Amino acid sequence: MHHDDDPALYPTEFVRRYRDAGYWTDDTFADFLVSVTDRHGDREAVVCGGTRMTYRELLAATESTARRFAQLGIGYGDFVIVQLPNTPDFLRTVFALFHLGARPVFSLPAHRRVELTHFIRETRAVALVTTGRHQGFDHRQLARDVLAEISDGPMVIIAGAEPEEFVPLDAADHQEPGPVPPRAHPVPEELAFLQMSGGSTGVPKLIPRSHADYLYSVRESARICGLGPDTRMLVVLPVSHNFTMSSPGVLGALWAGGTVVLTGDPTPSSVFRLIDAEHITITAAVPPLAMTWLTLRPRIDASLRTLEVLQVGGAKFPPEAAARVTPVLGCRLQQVFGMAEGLVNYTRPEDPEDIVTGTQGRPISPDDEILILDDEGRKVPEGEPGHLLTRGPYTIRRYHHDADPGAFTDDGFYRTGDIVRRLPTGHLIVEGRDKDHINRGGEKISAEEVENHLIAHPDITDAALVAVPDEYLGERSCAWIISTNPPPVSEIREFLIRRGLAGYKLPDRYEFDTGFPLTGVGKISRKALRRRLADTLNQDHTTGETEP
Ligand code: OOB
Repeated sequence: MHHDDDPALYPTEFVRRYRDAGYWTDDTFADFLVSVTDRHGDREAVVCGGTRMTYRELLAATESTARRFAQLGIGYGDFVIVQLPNTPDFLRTVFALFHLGARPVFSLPAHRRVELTHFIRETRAVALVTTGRHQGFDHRQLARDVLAEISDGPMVIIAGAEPEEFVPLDAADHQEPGPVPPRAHPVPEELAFLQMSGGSTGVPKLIPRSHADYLYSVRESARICGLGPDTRMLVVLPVSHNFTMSSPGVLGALWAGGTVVLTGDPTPSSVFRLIDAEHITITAAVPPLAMTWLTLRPRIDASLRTLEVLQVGGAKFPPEAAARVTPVLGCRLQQVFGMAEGLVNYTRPEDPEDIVTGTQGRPISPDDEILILDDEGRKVPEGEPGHLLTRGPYTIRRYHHDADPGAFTDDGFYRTGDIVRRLPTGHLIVEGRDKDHINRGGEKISAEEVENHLIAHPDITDAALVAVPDEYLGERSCAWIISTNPPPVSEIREFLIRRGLAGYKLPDRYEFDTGFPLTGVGKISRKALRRRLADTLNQDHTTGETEP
């Protein structure tokens, strides 16, 4: 079935090319869990707290969840927003939606009103599957706030908590279970789900991924990372993020018949104890998390002897920290440079140490086309830094509803916004970003989005959000505020929270001024702003040293 808003995701000649090369197959996510259960049924699929499920049990839970969703009226082609923490509920929800041919729209637990209302409006989602209290925040209250803002909003389904006025994910016991609804047969090249972008302009953009393209990246990732039935993967990062889901992530581990151990607690003591108790072989972190683990390793009594690989990605991992992974944790490091839009690069197990610590890896596919261009769009000399553009068998050609068409060239290359250089071996080194975008330890913040919220405050004339270098997170955000009557910082924070801004997007620091440095044509000079900020920070530093 073709939906109005679901035109072909790739041009016909490329569909043929990727099929002929064997990258794209007839496999779909509707069959995924059935197919791995056929191969690995009695193996342990998922562990979370006291819960342990085999593939067969996960499949049974998925099928009853599919029946529940069908009874609630969810069907083929429907969009359903999934905002769940790292629990088996996430897996059975997503696989149940795939079973029905419905399309998950992935959201992070950190998303708030701004993101959720955007996702709902962009997809006309029929349902939002969320939870109760999680990390001190009540997602039911968030659902209420969202529904208050949207007329004819989605049905809200609550997993793992008291549903209050909403619909429980599990029907009450007394309800007679009917037959499992038939499994959908989607076309492999069609839309399977929407991922969210790391976000460089405004709220996260929605990324249409097909069964064929995503499964190719999952299978190849699992192969490159050497996953198999003995793999025991600890999932610490949010499960719905593209890294955690597919690089090789939860889907890669399940594809290989391994075991996925889910946790929502990234603290080193909890993580190290889980690695020890569950005989974890692989886990993944963003750089700030990996750095805490490195720092606190000596203080925690746990054996990490089963741990073979620590994957680090999402933001630049400084080479100095990268070099400490093997000595401190006793495992290999794998760097992962990826994006929800597609392209994923890995350092390989056979790569020499300087490549593993000093680069962000090379692409998955021989058909990942890489262009490194200067500001005028000419190829830079080999080894020089430039704008990374890419096209390939698992990189999108457009966003959902054609948002931001400028992010793609006429011949279908995606402009990543990253500045990279390439070694003769094909490995890429990420040098920075070309867009106004702050990478706060892997969480991407759009300067423009936060600025727009700040400017909405009646006492704020203008605002600019800039990155401040930070030892721990890589970057933190500083709001530079222009005002003749500056409101107190606490009031600005309250204002942003009331507007529904996610916590990680709240500025870490505020500076007040009466005017901006401008460029020649009168635009705010972010360069000059960063310089001013650096000066201010230096002064703070000096003050700190001279005053007792
Ligand atoms: C991953 O995906 P997104 O969509 O949240 O963010 C993508 C952006 C990249 O364009 C780049 O700016 C940055 O995140 N990034 C890195 C990096 N990995 C991602 N920058 C430097 N070094 C790295 N290793 O973040 C993502 C998706 C799949 C796998 C891994 C990460």
